[in-house]
Amino acid sequence: MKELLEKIRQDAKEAIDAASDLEALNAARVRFSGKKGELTAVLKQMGGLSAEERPIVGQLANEVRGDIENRIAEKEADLKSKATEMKLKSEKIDVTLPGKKEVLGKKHPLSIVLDEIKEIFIGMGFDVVQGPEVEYDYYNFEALNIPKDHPARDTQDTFYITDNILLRTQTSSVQIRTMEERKPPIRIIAPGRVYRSDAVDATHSPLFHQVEGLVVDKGITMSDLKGTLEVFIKALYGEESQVRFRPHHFPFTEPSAEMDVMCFACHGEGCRLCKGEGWIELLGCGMVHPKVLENCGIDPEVYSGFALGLGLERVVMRRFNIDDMRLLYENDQRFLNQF
Ligand code: 2NL
Repeated sequence: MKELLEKIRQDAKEAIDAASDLEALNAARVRFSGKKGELTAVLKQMGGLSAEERPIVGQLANEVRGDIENRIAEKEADLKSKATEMKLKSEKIDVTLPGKKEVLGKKHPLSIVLDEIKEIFIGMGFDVVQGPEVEYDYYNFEALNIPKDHPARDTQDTFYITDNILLRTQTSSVQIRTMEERKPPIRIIAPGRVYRSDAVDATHSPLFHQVEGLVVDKGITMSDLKGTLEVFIKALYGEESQVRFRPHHFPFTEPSAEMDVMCFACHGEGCRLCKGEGWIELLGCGMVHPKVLENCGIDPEVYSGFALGLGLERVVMRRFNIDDMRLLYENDQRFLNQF
């Protein structure tokens, strides 16, 4: 039996030395020192030994078991540290590699110009207000003195959601809401998205942006309107810019006007940019209709006001010489990176 035990010791040593991973090592553990292993099988035969031999063989068997278990523990530690080493090697980071360049976004041309417009009006004491894009018929039309049969209400122009809910066609709705909520003096601009059921082409889009302005106080006159707009235009286009007002009609202002700015390209001579006019139409404006003030709970005998509305896209297209409105909505990097 002694030889048998020595053979197990030798076989185990070889198997443990040869184990190249934890799985192989575990197989060796099971084979030699496991409950059903070779060592246990030998011990079961100890009953056939004499009383003198038994303790000697027993001692040797314990020694062999201890030996095998020590070897396995040593090998296990060795395999584990090798695995860690391999892992560290394979996960090595080269801190000298060049980094990936962050691509920075840029301000959209619509935002560039809108931010300028906001700054100019904020500088004159205006608040910037916002409101819902899905609006009641009342705030978009009724309160603005746009009668039921007015062409602007035609379903061809307006996206209706229900009989009395629609996508706002102008940001005047925001100004009506503000007049209901605040007491004069009121000085606000209302920029935002507006919707019209237009077919898409180089100068039309069903979604575009408007900036409306409103001033209501005691003693506001047409000269306040003209002065404010002149300051606005000179801040936007330069001190040398000239403006003119032409009579017009809007249901929500009386009197109403359109304001032109002298063509920057030909200075009034007439050229391609202004289509020979010498002037370029920029915005609509007027004195707030007394009925509109009344609708908002403001006494037109005590207060008066002026309002204006401009299409942001047109201002942006002229500023940057953009000939197709669709470019403003496609978000093509090659276009956007030019600003
Ligand atoms: C245009 C120019 C305009 C207004 C908008 C307005 C708003 C209120 C009361 C009175 Cl709350 N008026 N806004 C005034 C004049 C012109 O827009 O070309 N619109 C189609």
